[in-house]
Amino acid sequence: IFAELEPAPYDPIFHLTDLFKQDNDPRKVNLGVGVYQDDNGKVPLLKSVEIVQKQMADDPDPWTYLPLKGWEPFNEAAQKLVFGADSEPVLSGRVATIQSLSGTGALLLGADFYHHQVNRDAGMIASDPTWSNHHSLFRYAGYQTGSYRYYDATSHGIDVEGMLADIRAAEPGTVVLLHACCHNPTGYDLSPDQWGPLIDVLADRRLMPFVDLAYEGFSRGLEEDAGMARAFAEAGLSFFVASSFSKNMAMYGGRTGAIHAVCADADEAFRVKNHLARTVRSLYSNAPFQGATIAATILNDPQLRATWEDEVTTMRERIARMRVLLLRALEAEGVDDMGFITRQAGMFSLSGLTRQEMIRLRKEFHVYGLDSGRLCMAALNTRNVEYVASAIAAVHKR
Ligand code: PLP
Ligand code: TYF
Repeated sequence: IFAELEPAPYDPIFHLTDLFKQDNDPRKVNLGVGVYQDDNGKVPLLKSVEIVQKQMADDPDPWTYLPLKGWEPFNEAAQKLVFGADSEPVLSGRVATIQSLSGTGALLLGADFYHHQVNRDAGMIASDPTWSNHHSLFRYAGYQTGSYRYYDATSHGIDVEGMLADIRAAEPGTVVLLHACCHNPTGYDLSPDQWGPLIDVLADRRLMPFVDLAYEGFSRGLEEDAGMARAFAEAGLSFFVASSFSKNMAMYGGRTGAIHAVCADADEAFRVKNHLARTVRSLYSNAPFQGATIAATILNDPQLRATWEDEVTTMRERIARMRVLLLRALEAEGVDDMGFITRQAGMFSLSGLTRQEMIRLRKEFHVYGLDSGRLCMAALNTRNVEYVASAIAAVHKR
């Protein structure tokens, strides 16, 4: 039955991790996958998470099923985190929130629901470039996908004019995928004063914005990083948000997140929520409870929440410091064309290094980044940053 099956293509990010694991050189550094590591090169177990995990171990619950909509106290807490506890959309009940398998699962629920229940003909457009899974996931859900201009390699920034023109040219109903902050892979985000013109185009053209909020807290702060979603809600747009606790609670394997559909009113939200629950039923029946219990407990307990917010700040500030250290070390090595590193935000830097340079980094220096030139800043630490800088200088200096 499977005799004719072609081998599946490698996932470039996971494949790179496999290559890294096989490398025995003691100098090796993995700047491939987007996982935050502390200064010891370890994925942290956050104190706030550990406390709740211990409470759960001391007083374990039976492994019952969660409802199709997920755990309501979690849904409410996740919704308030994104939109603000006292915000109009939350208080008026016009946001439909359902627990998801992290950000990826949230994207899939939104994509599947919209395609099957709302608009079968709609395509999806995402920034050029974007997280590669955006295209695979939407294609899997039945969409044709395309791109809008975004990264401007010459100016090391965003081609905002091109972006708005391409979005304006999309058919009404098209899903417009937007990174809320910490754009993956470029590290360049729209500034708050650029949201207004974007909102005008989205509203004029009756498009379906989908805000991917995978890195809340990693750019400027938990509140600030939700700003795009809050501005869209305030402007009266209907849209989706995919939110995740993979990064900001360092619960990567916990698969904890939520899909939020911002609707015109509470009645619409009630119907959307029930459709989303039906989508869950058809795809995988129910979400896991551990991560949702941990996240909701942290968000609802003032002391745990304060601990967690400090931990998010620590992660954000450490990444920013690593950008500064990398830039200084590069300049000390004579590399003078990478000043943009400290103007980017979040886990990633699109370094501008060519595929050839990235391959040399990997082969000769055991420094692993994506062929596109994407480097994970959150995997730098005080012990590897100078080595990484010297390796970049060796392959890049002209
Ligand atoms: N969206 C973007 C832009 C990402 O970079 C990632 C993860 O790296 C995700 C979504 C999904 O991550 P998760 O499913 O763990 O929330
Ligand atoms: O590094 C990245 O861009 C991500 C990492 O379920 C990732 O692809 C890994 C696993 C996962 C989601 C994202």
